[in-house]
Amino acid sequence: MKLGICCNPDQARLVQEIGYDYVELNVAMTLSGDSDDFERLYKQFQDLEITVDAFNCFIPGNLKLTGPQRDFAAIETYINLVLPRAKALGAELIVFGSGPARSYPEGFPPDQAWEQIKEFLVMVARQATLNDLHICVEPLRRKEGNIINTLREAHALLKELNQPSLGLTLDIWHMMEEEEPFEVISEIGDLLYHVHVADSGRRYPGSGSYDFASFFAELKSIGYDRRISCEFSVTDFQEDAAKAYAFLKQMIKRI
Ligand code: LER
Ligand code: MN
Repeated sequence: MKLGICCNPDQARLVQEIGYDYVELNVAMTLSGDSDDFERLYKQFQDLEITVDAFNCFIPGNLKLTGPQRDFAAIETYINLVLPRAKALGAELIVFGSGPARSYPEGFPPDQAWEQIKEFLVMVARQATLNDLHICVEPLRRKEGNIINTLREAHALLKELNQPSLGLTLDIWHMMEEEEPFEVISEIGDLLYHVHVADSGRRYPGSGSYDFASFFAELKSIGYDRRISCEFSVTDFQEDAAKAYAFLKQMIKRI
């Protein structure tokens, strides 16, 4: 199992010193600029041992994936820019949460929004295969998006699309907010490619009341051994990241 944390590139050295295996960066913020920006980022990581295994925040909020404003050609242009860059940095997967981009406006037919999401995912799956990447669909709590809110529905969607480059991200925070029981993990385990963790209040793991013992027991039951990324609201990044690391290392020892 590899342990990582969602952060910005300037925090990567500190994350490396704490002991994490990898960082998870933000696509929209780090990969969508001009080629000089990307070159700088690339060089920054050449000087580090820590790797960039994963990305999140795939699609910026103003590039709508659903609704009447959706511009498929613009989406394809963006995908063709960021996927090769993610791969060049060494990434293996990109998390697809992107609540504002995938939410459809009030009054728009939900069925049409689902069709648009499917069309997007099939296109992205093809490009991900060409770039040897996985795209990991992340259910988000209803407060952050009105489409794909549970692991069960995301799993059913991926089964229907049947694209080998598509998998699931389980974010414990969204799971708890939507009151999905941990037992769901055994139902969706065949497509579970990535995990995000926080604790209650979305603070660092180990700081709150989530039942991590049961959570890790469920991960163990499906033989999950890929990656776990911390994604939480930061008070003091260095202190929180170090405490989360120590806590999760203990939890991982159990599985
Ligand atoms: C993204 O991974 C996510 O979980 C959202 O809640 C954005 O923070
Ligand atoms: Mn997440």
